[in-house]
Amino acid sequence: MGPEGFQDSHQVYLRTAIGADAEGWSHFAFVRMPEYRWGIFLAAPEPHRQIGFGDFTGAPAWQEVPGEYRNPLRRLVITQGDTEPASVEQQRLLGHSCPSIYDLRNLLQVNVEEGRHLWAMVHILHSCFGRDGREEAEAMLERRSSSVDSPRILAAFNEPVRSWLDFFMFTMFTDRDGKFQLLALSESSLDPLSRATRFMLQEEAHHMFVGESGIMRVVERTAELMREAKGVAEDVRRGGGIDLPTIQKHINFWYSVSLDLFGGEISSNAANYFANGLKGRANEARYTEHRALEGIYSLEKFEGGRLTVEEIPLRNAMNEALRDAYAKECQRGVDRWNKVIESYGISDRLFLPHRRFNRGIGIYAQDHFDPRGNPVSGEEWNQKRDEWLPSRSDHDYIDSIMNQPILDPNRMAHWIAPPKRGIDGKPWNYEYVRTED
Ligand code: BYC
Ligand code: FE
Ligand code: FE
Repeated sequence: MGPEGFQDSHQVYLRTAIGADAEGWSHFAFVRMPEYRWGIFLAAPEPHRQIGFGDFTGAPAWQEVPGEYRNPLRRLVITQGDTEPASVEQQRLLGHSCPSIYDLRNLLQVNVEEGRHLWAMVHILHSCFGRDGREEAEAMLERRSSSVDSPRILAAFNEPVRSWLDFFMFTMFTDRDGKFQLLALSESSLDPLSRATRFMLQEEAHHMFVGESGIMRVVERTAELMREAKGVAEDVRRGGGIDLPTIQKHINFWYSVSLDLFGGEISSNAANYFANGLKGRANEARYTEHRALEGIYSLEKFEGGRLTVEEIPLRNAMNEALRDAYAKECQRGVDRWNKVIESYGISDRLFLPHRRFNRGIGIYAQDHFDPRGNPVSGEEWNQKRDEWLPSRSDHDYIDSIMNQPILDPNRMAHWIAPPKRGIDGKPWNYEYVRTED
């Protein structure tokens, strides 16, 4: 279920994780995809590490799984592990429509690292959870993204990644959920889980770079085409680019399905994870108080056709607090894209849809809201759906401009600008993927 093509007769310039020591954790070299080395790496141990949050704050971290937390911990590791191969399955056909060799390399880099992340979680299942851990690891190989009988666990990982625009949105928004979940798990009292996820975070930064810079380059090309067309948005498609409304619809879709990945706004699961020290907050050390027993969270609810505010105990709002941090970081990316649009003298702006928009999980999932968060009727939703989310004809248009791979290192697809620089100090038009002769 790995990437299709470029497997047997190609050498790919890939980063491989090599260790957790100060000499550097990775190196770059040409490797054949089947020979990519999936090491298991843990961040260096912190001597005498203590539990940093929850009811057991200050006690020694666990080197083994305590019997009473076996089930919830196993469930967290399975859920984390399941997403990794899922993303590779979602992306496996994209090589056939890559916009450049540079982008192809980045896709394959992301894929091999997600494979390694699966391996890291399987290692924990095998080494910490005995026989049922081994069975769960097998089950991870049986589930498939979008399978009717045996789908991946979380909804976003069953959504098709049809195009490179989807791929960039996915690495911007969905991999960034990964970042925040990994930050929360890296606080875990279970030390092997904490160390494995801390190491994974080092690789994750590049995935989000691929997404954010990928969309930035699409936006730049779009702005160029708009300038050539004297600001007539419809002419972007005539010039073979991706118009801003289509980009906005893709943001609306991938941001909203990624918001769902944080779970319910009010969650007793999350409260228990926190109380028992299984899953913390991102960057727990930045908080002064680590038990979160007193705090409250003001949550906006939609009830009986009106918005109201309810105060809920902080521990039950841990999913929502993590989602807040995520939303803030996503907004910074959107601001950077808007700077590019502005620099072309264009007044249009991209935005993140409201967190109530298009939700499938949590307290807003039962109602309909427009991208600005205003309640709308089911009828209006059905009417406007294609203005707010990518439509069939948007997908058809995107397919039509991404219908072949660009494999000449000096060329870039028409719908995207070249990057400012390449990988590992090389120029962007370096031959990152070569055929063996
Ligand atoms: N889809 O209390 P609630 C990554 C279920 S991404 C479907 O709200 P909880 C990556 C939930 O299971 C990071 N079902 O949720 C990115 C529960 O089911 P039950 C992956 C969902 O447990 C890109 C019910 O709804 N890591 O690494 O607080 C490429 C209500 O539960 C969804 C993790 O997720 C959904 N979106 O929070 C590659 C970390 N959301 O019990 C990789 C581990 C909720 O009623 N996972 N449900 O049957 C967790 O911490 C938690 O499971 C979640 C959910 C945050 C996901
Ligand atoms: Fe990952
Ligand atoms: Fe990732």
